[in-house]
Amino acid sequence: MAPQFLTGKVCAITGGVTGIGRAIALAYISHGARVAINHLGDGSSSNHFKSMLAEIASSNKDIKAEDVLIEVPGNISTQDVAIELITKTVARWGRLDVFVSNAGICQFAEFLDITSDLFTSTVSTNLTGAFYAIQAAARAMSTQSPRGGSIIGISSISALVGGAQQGHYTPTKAGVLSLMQSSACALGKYNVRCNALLPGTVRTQLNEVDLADDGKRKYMEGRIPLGRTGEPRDLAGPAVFLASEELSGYVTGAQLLVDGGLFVNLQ
Ligand code: RM4
Repeated sequence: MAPQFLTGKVCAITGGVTGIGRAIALAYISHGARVAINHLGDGSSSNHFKSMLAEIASSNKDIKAEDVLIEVPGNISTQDVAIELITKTVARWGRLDVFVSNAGICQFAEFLDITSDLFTSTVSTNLTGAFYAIQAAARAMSTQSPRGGSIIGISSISALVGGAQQGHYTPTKAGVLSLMQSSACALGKYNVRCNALLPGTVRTQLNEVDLADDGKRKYMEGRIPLGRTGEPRDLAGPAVFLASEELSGYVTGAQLLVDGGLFVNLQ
């Protein structure tokens, strides 16, 4: 049987029905955790949630999917939804051990064409929502017994480098990285660890259109030492590592690039 590093742990993930959030949620469950996922609550997201239940049921005959995965729909950019996600998670399973702030949007746009609506919606989801959710998670972790937990912010390689069509997006990812650093400083006294994962070019809904362009995709693949763009499942292992007290109990305030070597390769 594969090792389980999250047996009995309770986790919550925002934006958890597609892409990186989905991959992390399923990995956490395969490592013995129970997971509450937030999603937008629209029809598509609800269908994605149902497909996750089916995937769990088909790959784990000895567990009931509904016992290990619950949904808390809502727009995470509002503080009420952030608080509801954590409140419902603790009400269902009694505590919160791991929180992953993953929800994010990135609509590529020419800098001069970025509208106020696009800028504010990107900041609201990617940074404001992250703050509300991380604060709500920290409030739960700092008052529970035993107190403590692991908070993971999904930042990005875009926290470290610019993007010509991401002038509204890259500042939010730099903000998430900085938020995890300050959270690590503030929450260590509660035994809450806070770390950032920095995905490189990982194929998700965010870049489906951008990478549909053969030229762009081949250019990115050529810049990546491992020779391929990432897949959401490439983030699962690093997310398990940062979630697990056994594996990363002395790691906080850290940033972990998961980018196939893209950042260090300026060729
Ligand atoms: C990442 C990075 C990738 C892009 C995604 C949407 O931060 O910029 O290249 O595909 O965002």
